[in-house]
Amino acid sequence: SPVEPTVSVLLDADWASGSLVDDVRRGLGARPLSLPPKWLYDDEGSRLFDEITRLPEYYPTETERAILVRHARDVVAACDATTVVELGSGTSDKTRMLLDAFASAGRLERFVPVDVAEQTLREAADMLSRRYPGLAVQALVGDFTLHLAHLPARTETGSRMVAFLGSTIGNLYVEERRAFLGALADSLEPGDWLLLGTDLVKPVDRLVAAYHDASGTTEAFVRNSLRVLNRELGADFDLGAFSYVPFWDGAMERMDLRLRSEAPQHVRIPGADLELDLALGEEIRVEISTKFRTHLIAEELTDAGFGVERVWDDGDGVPTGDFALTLARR
Ligand code: AVJ
Repeated sequence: SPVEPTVSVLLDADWASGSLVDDVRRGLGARPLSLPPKWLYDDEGSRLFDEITRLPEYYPTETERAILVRHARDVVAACDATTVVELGSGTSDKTRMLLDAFASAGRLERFVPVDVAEQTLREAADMLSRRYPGLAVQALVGDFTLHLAHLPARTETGSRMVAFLGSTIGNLYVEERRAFLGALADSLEPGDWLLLGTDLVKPVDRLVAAYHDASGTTEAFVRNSLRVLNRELGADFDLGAFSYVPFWDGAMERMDLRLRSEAPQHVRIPGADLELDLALGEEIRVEISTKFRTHLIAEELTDAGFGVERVWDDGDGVPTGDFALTLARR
């Protein structure tokens, strides 16, 4: 019979009383203006992101899924984990490939999905408990850059594998990424594992198309960040006064997703005790999405205290795939 999932809430359910305020003060209180991407994932944002993953232009999700379909058994064979932790788990849709492979090997004891989107997480936890009877699902509503100390300890029966899929690591800035990987290594014990999904550098036209899709779904997703501030902090952003500006930053090898003010405007954000004067043409960066090169991933993981064990990609031996999955050992 299914074991009931547990859900621990580490993040204030009332965003306006929690770290959203600090983040908005930091990001919109100084130039250049920016917003941290985690606040994109309210219910509407989570729904829009789910829609993005099914767009014809947005190749990362299906590419990573194909790598998992092909290599989930190899991942399981290459490690000795019995606990799977998933950071930024969302719907945990692709993760089922991995969980299926662990279950077939008789090594699936505990699954710990971690996400800021509480409702999405609760639904995923229920779905997974029903799908894998006997699996202990221990969900954490939290921010993976803040709450790593809350991951459950390893058990006597096996190590932990942290799955960080979807190239979510690409949404962190270089310094944040270094700090995150270091903190993750510190929170794990020698013999624990990291399975990291990373989108790879590729021709610019495909990258731009993936973030500037014909249906406008990505634009709606990015714009929703301002709607979150209007609702949660009583801000008065005029969504119609912004245009969507996604571009490839070749020097940093990342997509840079911005909203540009098409008029001078004065914005009040009472919940953050902030007033903002936007000049004509001034931009707010809402998200970056860094693209990687496999040798640099290995370097960063090594610097953080991981040892790379295996790399799988969709390039079939040709080192020019679209997406890579790296298994590293702490
Ligand atoms: C959260 C990393 C999966 O950066 O590609 C998709 C978020 N933003 N389209 C990405 C996103 C706009 C996405 N990930």
